[in-house]
Amino acid sequence: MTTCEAEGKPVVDDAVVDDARVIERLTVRKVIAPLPKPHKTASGTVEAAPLVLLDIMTRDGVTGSSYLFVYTPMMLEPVASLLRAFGEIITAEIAEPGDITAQLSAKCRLVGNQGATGMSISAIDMALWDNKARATGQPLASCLGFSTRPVRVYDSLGQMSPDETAREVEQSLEAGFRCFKVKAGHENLATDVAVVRAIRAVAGDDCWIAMDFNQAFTPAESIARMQRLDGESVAWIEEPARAEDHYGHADVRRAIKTPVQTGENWWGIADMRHALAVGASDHVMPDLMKIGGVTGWQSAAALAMAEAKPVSSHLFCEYSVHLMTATPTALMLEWLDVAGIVNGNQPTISEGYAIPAPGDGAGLVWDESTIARYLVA
Ligand code: SMN
Ligand code: MG
Repeated sequence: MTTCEAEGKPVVDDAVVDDARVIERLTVRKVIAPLPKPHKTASGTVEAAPLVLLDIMTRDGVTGSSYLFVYTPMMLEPVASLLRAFGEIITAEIAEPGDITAQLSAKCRLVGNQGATGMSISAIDMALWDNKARATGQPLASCLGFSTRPVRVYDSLGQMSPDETAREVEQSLEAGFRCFKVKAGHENLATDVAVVRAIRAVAGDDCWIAMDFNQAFTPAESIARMQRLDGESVAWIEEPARAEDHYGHADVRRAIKTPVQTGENWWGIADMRHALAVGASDHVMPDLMKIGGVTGWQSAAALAMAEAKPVSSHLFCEYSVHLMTATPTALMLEWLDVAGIVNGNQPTISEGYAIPAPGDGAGLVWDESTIARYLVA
């Protein structure tokens, strides 16, 4: 590759490089943001939201932002230090997300693009797409070639008793939600059934309800549970086996009536392809930070379309409300607002739909006073 000056701009292989679009600086911050309430699942409880916030500024002064939800505080520093290390590599590079993601993924080929490396590359990809959209004065969806629009949404509730769930659903209906997912897998199966019926008692017999076992059971245990739950007209049962057990998911799918949902723990498009190749699920729900950021999501959306699989999002509602409009088989956006407290410009909810926040890119506007309050040194 040859570079030389032309009219004061670097020329790379005869293409004049717009050096305003060169990466100037990455800013990495760690926060532990409180959740409205601990989020209980059959595989553990999330007490607060450990988030890594990333800002990427380019020489034209544009800043793109993203965040990662890293599940446990012990992942904050490993991910932050990786982002700082990647920042050394990409500073002074041209801020094209697809190029940078390919470059960093190639650098991590031997160590692997899963775990902290995969999440960190995704964060950079998301921030660069946000930067690109902001630099061209458009929402992220428009940068991907789609107009922004309201997206069907469900409120993602933790594992609670039937009465607590009913109370939560009443508040959620007030807030504009019409569809719900609950973390299932109660110790007593009858409670799973009672929770579904408690929701229907409040939100109506035809209410859209999904359930999530969060990998807590063996395929055989999930099949046994679903003999009771198949009659409850649940939209999907999520992760009825270990995330990486694609064959186990396929076994469950063959044995039950309720559609199987999975995907939040797929690492990249290859994992998704392997899962679909063995018939693991009826639906797919890629996770933005594990599937490979916005670049990875677009590949996942294309594969889902080719396989005629409905796509739902996982977390990252600020980005997902844009990406779902760029997803041909989009079904439902998950609302589990892990970063709302640090973003002053959240999407809004109305009549069962999520409406993108105003502004360019994904619309993130950091609430600096709240960040300062929950910042981790
Ligand atoms: C989930 C999300 C975030 C924390 C724990 C569990 C869950 C989901 O798997 O689908 O929302
Ligand atoms: Mg889940």
